[in-house]
Amino acid sequence: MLGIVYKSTGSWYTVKANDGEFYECKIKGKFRIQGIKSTNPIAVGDKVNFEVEHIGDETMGIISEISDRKNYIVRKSVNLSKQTHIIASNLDQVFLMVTLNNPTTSTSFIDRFLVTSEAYQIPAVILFNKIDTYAEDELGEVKYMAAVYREVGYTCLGISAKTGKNVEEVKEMMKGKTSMFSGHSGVGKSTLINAIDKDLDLKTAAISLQHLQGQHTTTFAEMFDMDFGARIIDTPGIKGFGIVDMEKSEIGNYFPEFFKLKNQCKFNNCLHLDEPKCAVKEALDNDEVSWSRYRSYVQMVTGEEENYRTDIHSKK
Ligand SMILES: Nc1nc2c(ncn2[C@@H]2O[C@H](COP(=O)(O)OP(=O)(O)OP(=O)(O)O)[C@@H](O)[C@H]2O)c(=O)[nH]1
Ligand SMILES: [Mg+2]
Ligand SMILES: [Zn+2]
Repeated sequence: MLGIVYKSTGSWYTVKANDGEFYECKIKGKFRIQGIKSTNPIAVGDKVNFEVEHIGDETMGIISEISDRKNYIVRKSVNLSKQTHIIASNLDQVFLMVTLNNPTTSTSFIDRFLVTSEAYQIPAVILFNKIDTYAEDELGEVKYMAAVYREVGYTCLGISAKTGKNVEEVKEMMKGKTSMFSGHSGVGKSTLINAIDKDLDLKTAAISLQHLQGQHTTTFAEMFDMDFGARIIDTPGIKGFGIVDMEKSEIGNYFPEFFKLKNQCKFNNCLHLDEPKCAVKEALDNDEVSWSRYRSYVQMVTGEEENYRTDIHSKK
């Protein structure tokens, strides 16, 4: 039978078959996908082939095959830095949820996320959540950030999963698509999904007041069908976002505003660092490119990978 993986706990996979039924499945033997060293061979969104087995009263599916992925979002595994973890696959778009200070989302985290989505050509939308909680100066900061990313070409929206502000607009963007929700723990991913679909009652939890960080309430990625013709994937909060398998020379291609300028640089292999007559640095001097974007870029190219987790919390 053919189906799509809706949930994966690492050892069990919930698969929705083409007949609409859900099956609990396991993987047949050792399963390796060519070319990807990942801790999870199968992820939410994967299209799989499976056989149904009956053992006593129990029905169980055995996954024997996985179709080629249209795309996927990976992050580096927290412990084994060489390995990657596939968060979800076959996506039409990703929503990155951002909060200013409850918890803090740094621009370098946002930029790493966007580079990954650009690399896999998955459109990204930035949702600035919890706008009901911000004071005037904080709202100003959110608007400034949104303006920076809009200028680059990303759709940005201020929302409140709590009051429902602009949630209809999010639904509108989701119609007919499979969307993944991502962001730090505690930014409100599950709360937003509950607001979008009143029948769902996903677990949510207040962020710790002491650390202003989420509690990692959602522990596995899971996909849900919406009655307005959309699929939504809730994911566990991610701390850092190590970029995977990228050449230095490639990273600039995933900053759309740098990529546009690239052929005006003197050297066609310009890394936009110390090279003379670099169009990106000229644009930076003229305030046509954002400093925070450029700083993130330099961090990625010079390989300040090890610090990407700590810098999230050192700001502010
Ligand atoms: N004031 C306010 N609080 C919100 C909003 N959205 C979410 N929250 C609160 O933020 C806390 C965290 O929300 P969750 O939905 O659990 O966050 P999450 O992103 O799913 O977190 P993880 O599952 O840990 O990754 C909860 O107490 C929510 O009630 C919002 O728009 N405004
Ligand atoms: Mg959650
Ligand atoms: Zn350059």
